[in-house]
Formats: sequence, C-alpha cells, structure tokens
Amino acid sequence: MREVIVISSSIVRPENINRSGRREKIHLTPHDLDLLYLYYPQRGLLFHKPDPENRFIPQLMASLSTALEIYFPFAGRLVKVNNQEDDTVSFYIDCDGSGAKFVHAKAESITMNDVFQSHGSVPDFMPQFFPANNVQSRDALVSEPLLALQVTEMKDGVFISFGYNHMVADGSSLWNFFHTWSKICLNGSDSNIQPLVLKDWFCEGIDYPVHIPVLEMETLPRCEPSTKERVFHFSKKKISDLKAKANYEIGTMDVKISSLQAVVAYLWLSIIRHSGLNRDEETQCKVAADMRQRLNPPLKKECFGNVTNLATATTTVGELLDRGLGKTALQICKTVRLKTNESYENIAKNWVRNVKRPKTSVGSRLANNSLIVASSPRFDVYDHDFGWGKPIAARAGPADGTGGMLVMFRGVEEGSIDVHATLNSSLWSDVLVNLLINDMVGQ
Ligand SMILES: *C1O[C@H](CO)[C@@H](O)[C@H](O)[C@H]1NC(C)=O
Ligand SMILES: *[C@@H]1O[C@H](CO)[C@@H](O)[C@H](O)[C@H]1NC(C)=O
Ligand SMILES: *[C@@H]1O[C@H](CO)[C@@H](O)[C@H](O)[C@H]1NC(C)=O
Ligand SMILES: *[C@@H]1O[C@H](CO)[C@@H](O)[C@H](O)[C@H]1NC(C)=O
Ligand SMILES: *[C@@H]1O[C@H](CO)[C@@H](O)[C@H](O)[C@H]1NC(C)=O
Ligand SMILES: *[C@@H]1O[C@H](CO)[C@@H](O)[C@H](O)[C@H]1NC(C)=O
Repeated sequence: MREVIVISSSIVRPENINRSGRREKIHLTPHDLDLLYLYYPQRGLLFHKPDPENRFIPQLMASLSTALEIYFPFAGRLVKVNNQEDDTVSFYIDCDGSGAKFVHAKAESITMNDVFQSHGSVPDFMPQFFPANNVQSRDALVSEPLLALQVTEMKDGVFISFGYNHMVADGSSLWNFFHTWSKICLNGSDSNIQPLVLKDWFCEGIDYPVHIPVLEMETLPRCEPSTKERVFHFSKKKISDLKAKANYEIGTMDVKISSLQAVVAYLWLSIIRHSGLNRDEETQCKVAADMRQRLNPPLKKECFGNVTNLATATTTVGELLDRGLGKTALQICKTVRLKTNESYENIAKNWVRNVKRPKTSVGSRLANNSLIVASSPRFDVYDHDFGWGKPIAARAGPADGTGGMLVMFRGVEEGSIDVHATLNSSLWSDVLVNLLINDMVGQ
C-alpha cells in the first residue's frame, strides 16, 4: 500500500515579530485582486533522505521560522474590509505574523523511484505530497494561511513542497524565499541574508484601497476538473533543434525566438493538433511574464510581490495549425514584448475604472481550449541545499481550473527543461502523449 500519512500539521510563526519599520498592511493592486479565484500554485522538490540521526524536521521548522521573519508577508493573513459607506469591499494583507502552515507527513513505503514512472507518468499518490490541494486565493479570507509547506519522508527520499497564495507573491519571490529558508537551515541565520525588498510600485491616479462593489463579489461555484498529467523532458539538443527550426522558419526578422518560446510553441501546436478541436475554434496560450525588469523604472530583480503578468496569444485552431512552429513562436514572442510599463499601468487603471467580478474563466469553452504557461526555467530550483544535498527533481502539484497548464522547470542536466503538463480531458489524447513521448526518446 502506497500510503501517505500526516504526522503533524502546525503553524510556524516568524521567530521575532518586530514590526517596527515594516509595513503592517500591504494593499493589493488591481492585478492582485484579479486572482481571488486562482488556485494556490504548488511546487515541490525531491531530495535524497538525510541520515537517520539528522533531526531535520525540527531544523526545518526552526529555520522556517527565521525565514518567515524576513519574508514576513507570507506569515500574514488576507483581510477583507466592508466599506459600509459605499457598499463595497477592499482587501489587504495584514502582516501580523500569524504564520505559515507546516505539514509533516510520512510515506514509508514510497521510494524515489516510484516518483519517476515510465514516460513521465505521474503516480496517483503525488497529490498527497502537496499541502494545499483545491485551495483558492479567496479561501485565505476564511481559513487558509498564505503559505503552506509540506515535508514528506519517503523510504529513501524527502519531498519538500509548498502551496502559496498568488495574491501575495509570484514564483520568483517564492523561490527567493525557499532559497533563503534552505540557506538558513544549512548555515544558520547569519548567512549573509538580505532583507526583503518590497515593491513600492503603484499607479498614479489609483487610490488604495481599491473599492470593489459587493454585488460583484458573490461566490462562484468551484468545479472539479478532471485532469491528466505527464512530465515531459526536453534535452538541450531537442531544445536547440526546436529553436533553430523556429528561427529558420521566420527568416530574417528583427527578433530572435528564445529556447523557451520554441518549446512552448511546439507544445501548443502539438496539443491543439491532436485535440480534435474544430478549425474555427479559438485557442489561447498565456505565458507568465516577469514584469520587474519591464517596468520603467525597473524594479529590483529580487523585489517581493506578485509582479508577473500573463501575456496572452490568441488565435484560431486553423490558423495555428497552418502557421507552424516558427510563426507560432513569433506570436508568443511578440505578445510577451507587448507587456510593458504602459500596458501594465493601463490594465490597472481600467480595472479600477471598471471594477468587475474578478476573472474566472473556469469551465468556459475558451478556457477548455487554452494553455497557461507557468513558472520558468530561469528559477534555479536545483540550487537548494538544506544540509543534505541538492534536489534531484522538481514537480508541480495538481493544477485546477484550466484547460491545460504547463509548468516549466529547469531540468537537472544543464540546458534541459522539464515540463509538468496537466491537461483537461478536452486537450488530452493518447495520440498526443505517444507522439510527445516518441519525440522525446532518443534525443
Ligand atoms: C499575479 O500573477 C498572475 C498569474 O501569473 C497574473 O495573472 C497577475 O496579473 C499577477 N499580478 C500582477 C500584479 O502582475
Ligand atoms: C525591533 O526593531 C527595532 C528597530 O529595528 C530595534 O531597535 C528593537 O530592539 C527590536 N526589538 C526586538 C524585540 O527585537
Ligand atoms: C555561512 O555562515 C558563515 C558565518 O556563520 C559565513 O561566513 C559564510 O559566508 C556563510 N556561508 C554561506 C554560503 O552563506
Ligand atoms: C510607468 O508606470 C508608472 C505607474 O503608473 C508611472 O508612474 C511611470 O511614469 C511610467 N513610466 C514611464 C517611463 O512612463
Ligand atoms: C475540464 O474538464 C471538466 C470535466 O471533464 C469540465 O467540467 C471543465 O469545465 C473543464 N474545463 C476547465 C477549464 O476546467
Ligand atoms: C470542456 O471540456 C470538457 C471535457 O472535454 C467537457 O465535458 C465540457 O463540456 C467542456 N466545457 C465547455 C464549456 O465547452
């Protein structure tokens, strides 16, 4: 029996709640408020197991407490304010040091090998390795902390995972936090750790807190999408072939297709080609773009917050298939380039001017036909060492509410990429999976 048993679930608070000089309230931007219905992104890393003498659970908890002192917004709570005077609501994060959830679980019969199934299949027990399944941003108003972590002891390995509220931070900030946590665990709290850089970005002309009409906030039903997952490995060679092909196809242009754009274009095309969708249906590919360096003036790279924006490429199935790899990659490239200071500002201003119910496309036809590309091979997920070595694999938790979710991880071998793909039944087909597997073999 491949069982995962929860040994304990507790709240870890920041070591020293010293709020002087800190912002107690972080008002949410219109961009953040769009995420009320988003599920907590979940990621995890697989490590070898430390020595049995190594009392690593208490160490992980103690260092987490120190890390939360630095990354104090993760230890806060999401708060809703009822503005009776105009019948609206507002949201902010109260940095009150309430703490993050820490789950310790054991799966003594599960080995690291069980995680690596043939052809990138994802084993059934995997969701139990994650701490925040089926949790949406809005749940933080009721019961959920903004950050949940889980350490699962396996027979020969340890899986360390997290789920977080996307309203408070993005992948870039989360991995910075994770890096800090592992450094403190490895080397103590004086290991040259920088204080948090908070984003001091706001749009001129927007008054905080943003008032949202109560009527628009009515609760939406939750659907339980049925999804299937696979992890596809792209070798450095395969990636450079795709990139060369895409660049060759577009000819001499003033832009160059990147490796990531070539891989995303290849997957979008392959998935839609085998989806059986009609040529006149619309499909979208939404790529998470880090806005920090795109804003003007740019924000610091390590600036904390949710500063990613989705760049959305829209086309019809027929057009996509006729265009092929190069032009598809070019469309993605151009869409990402359109994410500028100006577009960011406009989205925020329009949002405030015309507040509507926070977006949710769950269950819509277009969502069924569309892909979201999350995370990035830029994140150095393998550069984490809690004191017993670096991870050997990265995985995403169960994704919900989308037609297709592609979580992009750096692969273990330099220059390679692992794509954790979760596809709804509308996009999944065995033909597609066999094609991708065959395409990956012998690269
Ligand atoms: C936060 O992340 C989500 C998902 O990537 C994105 O849709 C949203 O616009 C982001 N927020 C900001 C402030 O950019
Ligand atoms: C809190 O921070 C202030 C200023 O940084 C410092 O003077 C004070 O000693 C700190 N208090 C505690 C309990 O650490
Ligand atoms: C570890 O901590 C020591 C001091 O305790 C410091 O000199 C060293 O630079 C730290 N190493 C890292 C990798 O942070
Ligand atoms: C970028 O957007 C910010 C926020 O609205 C604005 O204050 C700033 O002037 C913009 N920068 C430029 C160069 O237009
Ligand atoms: C995914 O699939 C389920 C069931 O097959 C369906 O109810 C749902 O609307 C689909 N789409 C999305 C975007 O979740
Ligand atoms: C989305 O796809 C699922 C599974 O193929 C299907 O059951 C559902 O009706 C679709 N939803 C819409 C709105 O087309």
